[in-house]
Parts: sequence; C-alpha cells; structure tokens
Amino acid sequence: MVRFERLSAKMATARALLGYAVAFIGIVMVAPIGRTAEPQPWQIAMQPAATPVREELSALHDHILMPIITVITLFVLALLGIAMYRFSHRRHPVPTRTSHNTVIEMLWTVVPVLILVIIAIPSFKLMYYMDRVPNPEMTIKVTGHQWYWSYEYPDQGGLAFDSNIIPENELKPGQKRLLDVDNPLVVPAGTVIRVQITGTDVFHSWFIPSFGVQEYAVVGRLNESWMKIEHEGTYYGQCNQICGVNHAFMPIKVEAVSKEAFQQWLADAKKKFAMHDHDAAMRVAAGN
Ligand SMILES: [Cu+2]
Repeated sequence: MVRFERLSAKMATARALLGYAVAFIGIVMVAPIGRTAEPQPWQIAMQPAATPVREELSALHDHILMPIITVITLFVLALLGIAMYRFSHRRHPVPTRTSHNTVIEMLWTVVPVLILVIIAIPSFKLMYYMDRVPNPEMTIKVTGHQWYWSYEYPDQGGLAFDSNIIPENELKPGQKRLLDVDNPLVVPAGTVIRVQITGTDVFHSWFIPSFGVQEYAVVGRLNESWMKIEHEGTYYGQCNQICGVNHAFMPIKVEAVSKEAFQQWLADAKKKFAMHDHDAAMRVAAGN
C-alpha cells in the first residue's frame, strides 16, 4: 500500500513536470508569432523593435542579460538540488558543524560584482546612445494632461492638437479598446525626430514600447528623447506613470507615414486644427 502511494506520488510529480515542460515549450514557440507594435492577447515576449534604440535595448536583453540570468538561475537550481539530495535527513543524519569558508565567501562577493561591472559597460553605452539625439530632422513637443496628450509641431508652423481616447461606446469596428485615439500623432518614418516632453498638472510618462521611448512628463521641465521609426505603420503606447483616476485612459497612437504622405497630412491638419488653435489661444487669453 505504502509502495503504491509512493509510486502514485512519483507519477503525479512526473505528470506535473511534463505539464510545465509542455507549457514552457508552448510559450517559447508561440512568443515570436504575432509580433506587432501593440499588445497582444497572451503576449509573453516584448513588442518587436521599431527604432534603433529599441533594437539596442532588445539586443542587450536577449544577448547579455537573459544568458546571464539563465546561467545564474540554473547554477542556483543545481546547488539547491545538490544540497537537497546530499544533505537530506536520510542520507546525512548527523549535521556537520562547518560554518565559514573564506574562499567561497570571497567568491560569492567578488563574482557578482564582476558580473555587474560587465553588465554596466554595454548598459551605460546604451544609456548615452538613448540620451543624445543624433542630428534631429524635426521636433515634436508632447504635453501630458489629466487625462490626454497634446502634440505640437514647432517646425511646422506650430501646428498643435489634443489627442483623446475614443470611449468604449464610440469605438468603430477595427478600432482598439483603450488604445485608439481621435487624433494620433502623425510623423514621417525614417526620420530622426527629437521628442520634447512636458506636463501641465501631474506626472505622466510618454511610453511607446516598440520605440524604446519612455520619458516623464513633468510640470515645468522639458525632457527629451528621440525616435527614428524604421517602417511605416501604427504604433501604440500608454501613459506609464500613475497620474490619477483616468490614468488608464490616455493612450498614445503614433502613425508613421512616408515623407510625402506626411506633407499631405500636414496640409490637411493645418486646416483641420486651425479652429482649435484659435480656441486654445482664446483659453490662454481668458486664463490670463
Ligand atoms: Cu498620465
């Protein structure tokens, strides 16, 4: 009877392990499929890179951080396994009185420090790369408000407009819940764009995962980031700093279009938002 119980416990463990293995393989296989610049149901891996910065970030994660994390995790797992096996109550009834080992203690201090130093070198290089805008061709100013974004194009005659979420009950077919907006930020693809970010009320954060751009929008401060969107397409992001009750309802939608299409959009947008500009000027005047 005891033997049977032990056997069925072993089988249950084996079945659980098999389940985990299948789930793991499933995750690894499914993860690269369906990569787009928006969140996907059951997404595990990160969104694919759309800018050089994001490519560098992914490379750091995939080729430096993940291998190191994997080796450390397997090493610690092996140590745990060995300790559990060798020093189990049955195999090792009388505990040893060993308490210190200078060599091991030096090693487990020095080796992690060395690993951190090795990680720091590419990490700092990348931070400087992200920080410096290489010869910007145009500038976009982003302002965070409770709870929407507004965009300005200082190089294009100060074109400015607000970008509000489309409420759930007004979504048209194909529009994304919590992600689509009335007026997306439209920019030319293949162009180095300086992004200046500020706020008018509380902290917000302009975050687009596939661009590797995440910058605080702070009142009275002008933060800077940059992006060069390699391909035309639609990209989504969200406010990434808890900013109040509607924090989840101020999404970011960026449309990267060809340079010609951008000029066309610009001409239309200047007409469309001319009225709005006038309203904004009136509001500022009234406020003063
Ligand atoms: Cu916010």
